[in-house]
Formats: sequence, C-alpha cells, structure tokens
Amino acid sequence: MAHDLQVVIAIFVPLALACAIGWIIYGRRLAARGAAPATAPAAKPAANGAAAGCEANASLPAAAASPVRELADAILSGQRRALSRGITLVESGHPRDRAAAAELVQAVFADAGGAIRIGISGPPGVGKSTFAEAIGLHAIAQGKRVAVLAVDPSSTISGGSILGDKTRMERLGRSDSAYIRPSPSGGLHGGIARGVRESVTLCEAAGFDVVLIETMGVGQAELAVREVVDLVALLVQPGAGDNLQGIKRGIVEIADFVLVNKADGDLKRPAELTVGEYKRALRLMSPPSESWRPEVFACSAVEGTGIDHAWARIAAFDAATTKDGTRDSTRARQAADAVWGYVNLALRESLQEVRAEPQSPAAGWESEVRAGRMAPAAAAITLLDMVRDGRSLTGAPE
Ligand SMILES: Nc1nc2c(ncn2[C@@H]2O[C@H](COP(=O)(O)OP(=O)(O)OP(=O)(O)O)[C@@H](O)[C@H]2O)c(=O)[nH]1
Ligand SMILES: [Mg+2]
Repeated sequence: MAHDLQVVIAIFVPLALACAIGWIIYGRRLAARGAAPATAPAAKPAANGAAAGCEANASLPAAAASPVRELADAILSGQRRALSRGITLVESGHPRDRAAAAELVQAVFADAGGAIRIGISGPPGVGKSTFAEAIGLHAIAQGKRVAVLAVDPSSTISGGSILGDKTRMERLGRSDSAYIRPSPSGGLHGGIARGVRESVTLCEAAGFDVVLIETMGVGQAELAVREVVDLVALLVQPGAGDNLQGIKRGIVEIADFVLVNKADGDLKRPAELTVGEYKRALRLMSPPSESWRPEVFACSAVEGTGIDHAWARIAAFDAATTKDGTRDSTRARQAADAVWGYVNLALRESLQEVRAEPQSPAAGWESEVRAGRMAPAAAAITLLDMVRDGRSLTGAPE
C-alpha cells in the first residue's frame, strides 16, 4: 500500500509540476489578454502623433468581443440569465468547455471576492433549504443580495437540475435580490458539484454579497464544502446529540456554527438539551479556525426564531476573521490548493487517456508489469523518465 503510494507520488509530483508551469503560463496569457482593451489599436494613434494613416487606424471599428468576454460583461452587469449560462459553463464536465470556462472565470476574477461565503451542511431533511431561505430573506432585509447554490442529490437520478418541490425556497426565489441555482450533483468533484468554486466567483462578480452553498448532506460533500467557503454552519436535529458517539466527528469539527434546527413545538425542549450536548462535545474538539470558537445555538427555520441571532453571529465571524486576516489567508490557501486539485484532476484524466491507448508505450510498460516481468515502481520510473525527456506516452511505440 505504502509502496503504491510512493509510486503514485513519484508519478504525480513531477507531472504536476510540469502541468502547473503550463497552467501559470496559460493564466498569464489570459491575464494579458484580459488586460489588453479591445479598443487598443484605436488608442495608440494619439501617442504616435496624428498622421493621416494613424487617423485611419483610429477610426477602425473595435475588434468584436469574444463570446466569453461578452458573457463576462453581462455577468458583471448583473444579468441573471448570463450568470446562469456562466454557471452552466463552469459546471460542464466536457473538456471542450474547459478553456472557455477558465477564460470566463479569469475575465471576472478581479471583480469577485466581495461576498461572505457560507456553507450550510447537515443530514438530509434537517432543514438546510428552509434555513437558507430564512437567513437569505433576513440578509436581504438588511440590504444584501443573496445567491444560493443548492446541490440536489435527486437531480443525479433525474439527470436534470430542477429542484422543483425540493427547494422550498419559493419566497426567496421571488425576491429580486436573490438568485437560486440548483446544481446537479452528477459531476461530483472532490465531494461537491463540479464548478462550485467557479460558480461562487461568478455570483460575486454579478454583485451578490452573500453566497450560501447548501451541501448534499453526505459526508464527503460536507467536508469538501469547507474548501470553498469562509464558514460552515452545520445544522443538526434536536435529540441527535443524545448519543454523541454517533455523530460524525469529522463533520462537527469543520463547523464554525452548530445550529440545532427545528427548535419549535414539541422539539423546543429537546433542542435546548441538544445545544448543551454539542457545546460540551465541541469543547473537546479543536476548532476549524484559530480565530473563532465554534458556537452552538438553537433556531427554527420554519418559525424564524434564532435566525436574526444566526445572522448577527455570522456577521461577527466575518468581522473578526476579516480583521485578523484569517479570512484572506484561508481564501489564499484554498485557492492555492484548488490549483493542485485541478492539476491532479487533469493529470488523472490525461493519464487515463494514455492508459486507454492499447498501442502506446505506456500500455506496453503496463503489460510488462501485468505479465510479471517488471516491478511497478521500475515501470513507473521508466514512464516518468519518458515524460521528463519529452517523449510521448501515447501513440505508437518509438
Ligand atoms: N418543525 C420544523 N420543521 C422544519 C424546520 N426546518 C425545516 N423543517 C421541515 O423539515 C423538512 C425538510 O426541510 P428541508 O429544508 O427541505 O431540509 P433539507 O435539509 O434541505 O433537506 P435535503 O435537501 O433533502 O437534505 C421540511 O418538511 C421542512 O418544512 C424547522 O425549523 N422546524
Ligand atoms: Mg435541501
């Protein structure tokens, strides 16, 4: 096992470096392209003097903006349809869309980053959507614009991304200050839907100040959401703390807030007891952020109780982590990690393509291993040497 791991590391690290360099060069080119105004040729003549030829140049029509640039501009001007189209593009798993998606995100990147990013986690049926609606409406009443990215498990089965009855965010959906985007969970990437990080960027570029991400309520998704948000609010059921051994510790550990929802009617008292149990349990766990001790309180998303308190504490979290710099350092770390996430994904995909070519040198070495004539580590090193020497792993053997 450890040996296999060594082999994987030996393959991936050098390839990842090579890819990262390519990625950086590509990013710089995009940035340079983004920085060059479409009307650059028209701007030059003034600096060059008013020669007749230059005048003619100046009157040339500006180069037509690329479709991606147009989409970026429409998103920046706050057009919802454009935002939806942009999110569809960044969610696409098709390699054909990858460059356009990256270009789009890069084009709006400088205008993003302004929202507070909130992950809403918790088991199925705990009230995540109802809570998102309640806190979203509350934030809107405070003058905020709110985007909700909801990952719907059922859409994997239906193949679509229409939440239908499941959203339970009809009131929020009617607000001009809200944007609700159900995303199919089919394209899972590290546990959350493909493109969620990019979707957050697009929502911010479109002017939303609050981005709520409702996870699917399955272990992996809950942990992965931490990588794209500033804070995680974990919703739990009253009574679910009766036996804290039963709690998935990892998920509680990533929470900045544990909210015992459904604290209404007969569940009010059990909810209070559960708050106490979680408070005691959290004292024994290390907090996800050094500058914030996780808080536990009860709320009722249906009745709206505790929602104003939740919003006030979220604002306090935002203020504290912005002031001490942890918000920015966390975002910087998340972004840097994401680079390697993309590189790993792209490498895995391209290596799978290499493996799928039966006539390739790579497949040849693999068959040597399969036949027991070569040890896996030796074959891996041979393949890596080929990559390092610039020899192709694909195509016919040399
Ligand atoms: N009594 C009570 N019921 C609630 C509360 N919040 C949500 N519910 C109910 O719980 C059920 C599930 O609510 P959702 O908001 O859909 O829960 P969810 O966590 O988003 O569910 P999934 O997305 O399917 O995992 C619905 O019937 C809600 O009306 C609450 O504060 N009190
Ligand atoms: Mg839901």
